[in-house]
Amino acid sequence: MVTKSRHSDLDLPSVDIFTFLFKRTNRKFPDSHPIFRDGLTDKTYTFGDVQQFAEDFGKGLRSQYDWQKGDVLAISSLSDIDMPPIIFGTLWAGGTVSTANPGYTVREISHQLQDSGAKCVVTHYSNIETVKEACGTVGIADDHIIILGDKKDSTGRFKHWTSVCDLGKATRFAAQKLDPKNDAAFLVYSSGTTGKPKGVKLSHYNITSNVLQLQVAERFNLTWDGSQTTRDIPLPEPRTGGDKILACLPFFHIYGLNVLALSPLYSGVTTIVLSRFDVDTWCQLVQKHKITYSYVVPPIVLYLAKHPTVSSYDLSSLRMTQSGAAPLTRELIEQVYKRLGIRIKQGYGLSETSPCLYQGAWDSWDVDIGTCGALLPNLMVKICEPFDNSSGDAAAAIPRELGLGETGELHVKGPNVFEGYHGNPKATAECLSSDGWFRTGDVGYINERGNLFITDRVKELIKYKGFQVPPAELEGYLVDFPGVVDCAVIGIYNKELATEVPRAYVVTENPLKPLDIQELQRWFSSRVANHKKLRGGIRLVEQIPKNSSGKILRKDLKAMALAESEA
Ligand code: 4UU
Repeated sequence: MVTKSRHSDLDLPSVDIFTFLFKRTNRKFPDSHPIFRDGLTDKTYTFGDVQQFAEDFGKGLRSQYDWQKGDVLAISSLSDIDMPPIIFGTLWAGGTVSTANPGYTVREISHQLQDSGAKCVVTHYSNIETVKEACGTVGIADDHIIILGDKKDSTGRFKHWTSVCDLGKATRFAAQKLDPKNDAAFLVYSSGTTGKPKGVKLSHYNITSNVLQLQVAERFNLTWDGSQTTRDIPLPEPRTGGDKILACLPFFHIYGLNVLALSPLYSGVTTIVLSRFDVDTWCQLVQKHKITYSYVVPPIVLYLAKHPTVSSYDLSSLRMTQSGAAPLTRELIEQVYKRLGIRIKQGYGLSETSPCLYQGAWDSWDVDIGTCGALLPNLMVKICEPFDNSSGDAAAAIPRELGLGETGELHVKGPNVFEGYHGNPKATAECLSSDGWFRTGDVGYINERGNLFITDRVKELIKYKGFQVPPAELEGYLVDFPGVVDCAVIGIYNKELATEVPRAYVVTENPLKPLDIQELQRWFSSRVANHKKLRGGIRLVEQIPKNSSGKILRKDLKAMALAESEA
């Protein structure tokens, strides 16, 4: 059964992201309104600053690097208030932005630079050695690396970079003319339903649609100045300055990228940027700035529920908190509300959907606790019989639709659904049908109020604290270790950490010559980013369960893991 969003359809933007955010005629807040503030230094960029620096940066790209439409700029950095101007400047110059986790190893970042065809890279000085080495391996020259952050021996913040560009020459440039539906704004990396990370092509239209869909779903509860009557949960008095968002999620991941680096330019809500989450700084900033809203992930909710430090701060300014990127239990939401009076709703989505699909409602956050909320406007959903990944080609499978309340795989269709994987039509065809239906690989049900509950996944993906861990990638590394002949990686839910952790099952060449597991752990950890480490351990097995076509039966391994935990 196909269900349409309960929201009325929105008129969707037909312009590129830069025009949509910076040239709109119905903007209520002035150029001088602060949008991004560094949580540690208080350095602030107003809306006008972001626009100006973005245009400078875009002109710098065009004059310095002969930047052409479709060129790709990669950013490998923790969140930084200089990132939004760099992103918008690249889009202004007609480019595509590919964000990467700064924790990546040389091998991981090289893969993304190579696959995306990046022409230049922006990185924080603290990550320069890794990025330089990766650039060396893919042929990006040192003078195509732009450094963020303050350090004496660096080339300075990006403003310095634009000041060495020939801006005289640059002023001749105007914004590029873009085709919003076909030109890619972002190439973010996701493993999708199966395999290694792939470039998810998100068009300008995908992103502008999702920014608008999100505003409607928040029911305009987020206000830039506090003078508007807030609809559902009042702002704390005095309402000076309106809402304040605390941005503690990384801009390099699609969740933070959309809700924290892009959407504030539309809503005008001042966003305090914390580049790396730690519980004390988070609490201090909520208290100091009277933060009214924060986007979080389940392990942060765990801190709010359990960490002793939290109760020594005044967090009463928080009107709402939204968790997403991984499952969150009802139990934790209730514990936090009981302990601190902090409301938590959930959002759900994927890199492939720009990312937001479902959002919990402000006015009914305590109805159906644990729900991911309601479908955003302009979207359609159907719940289908889960497709068994191990049995063959998804493109050929016609999913059987299920009814309201039945549990199955979610398929969605709408303006924020991606264009396809970069250079990988086969992977695209496996999850995106010719008439626009996208299979999410997530399993759940929708109740009579239209609220979604995610209960499982049929795809391989593991999520560690909201970060993607692609089993196929980890398995690719493991078989390189001497003595390993076969392996499989699955996710195990760790309640104490409120996250899944990856566990490897390994078959050795000679069962009589056991592997040194600690050595394998050390060897493996040096090859992957921190979030991909095998925190769930390594188990030696005689064989990996597989079906007749050789696909790993991950369900069987999960059952083994469950039996082990219950033993
Ligand atoms: C159970 O993590 C993301 C997107 C996060 C997001 C999106 C919209 C958070 C809030 C929001 O409003 O993207 P990816 O591509 O890294 O991972 C996507 C996967 C999903 O397929 C699902 O398995 O992350 C999982 N996921 C969730 N699982 C995302 N949100 C949830 C959730 N509950 N609330």
